[in-house]
Amino acid sequence: MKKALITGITGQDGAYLAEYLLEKGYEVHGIKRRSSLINTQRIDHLYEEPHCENRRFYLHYGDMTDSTNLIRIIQEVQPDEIYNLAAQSHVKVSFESPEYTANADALGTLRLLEAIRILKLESKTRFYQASTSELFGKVQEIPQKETTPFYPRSPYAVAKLYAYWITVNYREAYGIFACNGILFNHESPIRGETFVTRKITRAVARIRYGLQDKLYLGNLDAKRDWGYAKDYVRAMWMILNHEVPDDYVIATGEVHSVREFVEKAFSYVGIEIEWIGKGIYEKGIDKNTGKVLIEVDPRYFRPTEVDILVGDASKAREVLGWQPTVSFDELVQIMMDSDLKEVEKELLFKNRGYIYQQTYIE
Ligand code: NDP
Ligand code: GDR
Repeated sequence: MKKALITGITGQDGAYLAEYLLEKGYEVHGIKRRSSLINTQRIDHLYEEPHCENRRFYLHYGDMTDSTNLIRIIQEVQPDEIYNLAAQSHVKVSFESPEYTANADALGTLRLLEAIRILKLESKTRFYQASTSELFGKVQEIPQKETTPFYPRSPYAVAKLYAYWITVNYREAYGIFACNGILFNHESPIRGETFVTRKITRAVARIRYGLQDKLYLGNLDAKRDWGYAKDYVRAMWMILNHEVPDDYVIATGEVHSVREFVEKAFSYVGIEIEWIGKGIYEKGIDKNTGKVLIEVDPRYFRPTEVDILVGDASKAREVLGWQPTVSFDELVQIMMDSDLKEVEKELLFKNRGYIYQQTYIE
C-alpha cells in the first residue's frame, strides 16, 4: 500500500486530495496545525478513530515553520509521496504578513526538501509542490504556459517563486523526483470564504434569502481562469505518478472577469445585474427593483494587482492525458447550489428562534 503525506490537509485541495488518494487505496497522512477552534471541518468525514482496524487515515500536528517537527513526521511516516499544499495562500493577506508568508510558503518548502535529504529518502519519496499561476503575475504572454517568464506581483507570489525554483533545484542537484504543478485558480463549494468566487456565491445565496443586503468587492475587472478543484487534485496525482519528474501548467484555458462571475451567480437565482457609475463609484443594481446589490470597496484592492491569468495546459493534456471536466458555467452552478443549501440550513435555525451569528468575512 502506498503512503502519501499531505501538508495543508485541512484546506480545500488537501481535503479533496485526501479523498482521492484514499479512494485509490493509499494510506494517507496529513499535517494539521494546532488551533484554538477545530479546523478539520473539510476532512471530518474521512476521520478514523485511532482504534479502528485497517486504518488508512492519520493526522499529525505540525507546522511548515517547524523543521524538527517536519523531519520527525517524515521519518515516522516514510512516505512514498509528499504533496506540499500547506501555505498562507491568500494574496491580499500576504501584503499584511509578508515575512510569515515567506517563512511558511518559501522556507517551508525548503524544509520539506531538506528533510527528504537528511532522512536519505531521495530515491524513495516523490515530492509535489503546489505552485501557482500567480508566478506569472504581470503578464508577459497570453495564455501562460510552462515557458512563459515569471513576474510575481505579491509577497505570496514571490515566496512561491522561491518554492518553485528550490523544487527544480533539488530535482537537478539531488535527483529527487520533485515536480511543480503550476495550478491556475480552482474553486469548489469548500473554497475558503474570503476568496472571491466563494465570497460571491455565499453572498448571492444570502441576498437571495434576505440574510444580507449587499456585497462589497474590490477589482471587478480582474480576469481569471477558474477551474474545479476536484479536477485539479487529480492532476497533482498524475504529475507525481508520471515516469519523469517535470513541471506542468494546469488550467482550463477559459477566462472570465470577476464582474462576469458576479453576473452569472446572480442570474442563477433569477436576479439580473446592471452596472452604473465608474471606477470606485461603480455599483451593481437589480435591474427589476433598482436596489444596490454590489458596491466597490477599495479596501479589497491590492497594492499590485494581477490583471489577467489564463493558462495553456497543452503539455499536461499531451503528456499526462489530463483534461478539466467542469466548465465555468457548471462551476458557478455547483458552488451556488451548495451555498443555497447552506443558507437554507441557516434559515431553519433562524426561523426556530436560534440566534444566527454572522461570520466575519473580509
Ligand atoms: P487553503 O488556504 O484552502 O489551505 C491551505 C492549507 O495550508 C490549510 O490546511 C492551512 O491550515 C495550511 N497551512 C497554512 N499555513 C500553515 C503552516 N504554517 N503550517 C502548516 N499548515 C499550514 O489553500 P488551497 O487548498 O486553496 O490551496 C492549496 C495550495 O495550493 C496552497 O499552497 C496554495 O497556495 C496553492 N494554490 C492554490 C490555488 C487555488 O486556486 N486554490 C491555485 C494555485 C496554487 P489551516 O486550515 O489550519 O489554516
Ligand atoms: P487570487 O484569488 O488572488 O487569484 O489567488 P482571489 O479569489 O483572492 O482573487 C481573485 C481576483 O479577484 C479580485 N477581487 C477580490 N478578491 C478577493 N479575495 N476579495 C474581493 O472582495 C475581491 N474583489 C475583487 C482580486 O483582486 C483578484 O484579482 C488565488 C489563491 O488561491 C492563491 O493561493 C492561488 O495561488 C491563486 O488563486 C492561483
